Amino acid sequence: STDVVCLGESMVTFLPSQAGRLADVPSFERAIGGAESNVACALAGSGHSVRWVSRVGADGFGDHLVETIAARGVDIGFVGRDPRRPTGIYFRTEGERPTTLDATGDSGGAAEVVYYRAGSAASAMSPQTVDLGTVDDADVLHVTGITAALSEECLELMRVLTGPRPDRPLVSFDVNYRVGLWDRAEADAAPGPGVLLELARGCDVVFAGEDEAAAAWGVTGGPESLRERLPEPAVLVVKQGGEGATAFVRGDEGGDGEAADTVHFEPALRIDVAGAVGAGDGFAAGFLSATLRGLPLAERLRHGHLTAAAALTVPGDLAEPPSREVADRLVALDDEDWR
Ligand code: KDG
Repeated sequence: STDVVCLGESMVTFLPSQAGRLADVPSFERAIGGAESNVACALAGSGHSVRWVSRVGADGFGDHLVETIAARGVDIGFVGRDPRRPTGIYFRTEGERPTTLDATGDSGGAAEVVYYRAGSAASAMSPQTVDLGTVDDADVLHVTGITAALSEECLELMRVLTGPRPDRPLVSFDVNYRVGLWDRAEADAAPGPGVLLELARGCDVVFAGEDEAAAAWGVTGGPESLRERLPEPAVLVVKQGGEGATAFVRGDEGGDGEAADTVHFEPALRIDVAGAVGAGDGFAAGFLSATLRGLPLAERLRHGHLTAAAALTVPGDLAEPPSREVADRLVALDDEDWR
């Protein structure tokens, strides 16, 4: 069987040739994006057998996604092609950087993310269109909260994937709260991001950013408060931006029925950011890779930080992760050399 199955929508991404408003960007460079396939590619790069399960259109953008992800060593044999629905795409901008002449201290306009994915092939993923056999045939199934926001069918699929069933693999869930996907016109009727908390409760390993926990659920007050709201997953990793990450791992139940957590904080690496997108996916991939290899908690977190750092060094989502040998050597650094 496969080490990891990653399920989710990928899109052709258009990266701007220059900073500024979307309205002003004259041209874009094609790349690919998709949180779950980013994790799949990074895991394949670290030597794991990985399958990406998704749906794309029967169009050139679908071909490009499948070919690019396959070229990274990921099994794309279970990616469905939909002749009636297109492959999703999206455009990104970069905030304008202040120049020395205009050093107002203002960091410029915020980056925009504009999706063209409503009605996409992947948004038709459902318990009917995705074969559970191809998803559960792994040690780990990795999914994210993005899928829950795509359509009612996708949310239904997420409920099945994160719900109880016989022979379920370890289910890993990255909250990945994307404001633009939940801020929909029909949001009154549709479930809000609170549903992500519900889904997370059913999973074994959960990754959440402190910032997204605050934005999606109003949970503030540090990693401990998030753990209080989310005690169910055996492993909860709270990412604290450039600072580091705190992991909570539930211990064995003691005689009194109380299961105490092991808690560990590990600082992130300090590096120059070329592009922040994809860092969370790198983190999840590094952490999961080290988990599959049975490494201790501190090393799992460091592998997460390292793979995230690799993603931060490129403007697009997909970085070449360090080889397993190099990563292991870096992870073994003394505390004072690590940061
Ligand atoms: O984690 C990176 C993703 O957010 C990006 O590739 C695009 O999948 C994407 C999304 O839905 O935002």
